[in-house]
Amino acid sequence: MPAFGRVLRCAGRTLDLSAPLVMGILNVTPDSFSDGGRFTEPDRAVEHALRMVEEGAAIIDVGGESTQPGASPVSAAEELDRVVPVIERLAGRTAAVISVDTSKPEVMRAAAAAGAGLINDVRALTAPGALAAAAASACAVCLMHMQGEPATMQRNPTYADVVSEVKALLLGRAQACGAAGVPAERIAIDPGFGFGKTLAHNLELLRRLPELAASGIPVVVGLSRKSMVASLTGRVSGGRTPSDRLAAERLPGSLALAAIAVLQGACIVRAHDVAATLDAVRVAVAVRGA
Ligand code: 8Y7
Repeated sequence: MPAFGRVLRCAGRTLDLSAPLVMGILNVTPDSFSDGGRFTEPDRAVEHALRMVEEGAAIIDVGGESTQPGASPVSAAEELDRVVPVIERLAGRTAAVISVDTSKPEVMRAAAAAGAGLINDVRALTAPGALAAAAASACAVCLMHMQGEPATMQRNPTYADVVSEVKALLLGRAQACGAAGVPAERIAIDPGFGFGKTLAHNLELLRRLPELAASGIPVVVGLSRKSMVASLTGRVSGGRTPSDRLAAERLPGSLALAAIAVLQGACIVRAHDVAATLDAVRVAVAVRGA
């Protein structure tokens, strides 16, 4: 299904999805693998976000809960402390849509009140109260697929057919959103690369991404710096790689995946390296043609 004419309504703002957009990642967790805790203070986080907007990010995804494989859970109070000050400061200073990466209804409500326009939930609004919190806001929602929970999801991911299972789950969650009162123009879906998936699962999801896109629901992808990039390139320099080196090692592979995802129908690409990712997206758009 073509993306032309499609939009995503994010509280007061409307994103035009006729061309793919880049969502810049803003980690405000002390244990973020890629930013190494460099942006935990609100002002530095805002500075980094504004730089990503200058580079062309249409959305800034603010996350206070690490969902890296093996990461431990964070309390709502801790998450609120991390994300709300950043969203408040950012809201007055950018026209980009502010996204909150959370699964907790109380964080969704506070983020929306502070100026967020999108709720990015790796648990697809399955926490008690999350669907109602999202519906009561004017925010768009990104429903992501995950098998299991971050602490254990990479132990033994198993599917009979990964694509049909991911698609069925996501369409079911989109339907649940609709029933809870979230209009279609506020819903996006994401296969959740690396979230309870082997490398083979991730590759099959990317290869068959058009099957997800055929739903007509805008598809978001997150591939940036993920371990699948290291697996594919063979650049796996041990478990204690400094974050700058990891970021540099995984950039070319991440850009290749971003371009492929766009060719396969992705509308929004979630990435750390915004300027470079936007270049890759533009190349893919030109090759794809109108
Ligand atoms: C994704 C995500 C992460 C993703 C969406 C990481 C929060 C792990 N990955 N959200 N979040 N899609 N929508 O490596 O793939 O960035 S956290």
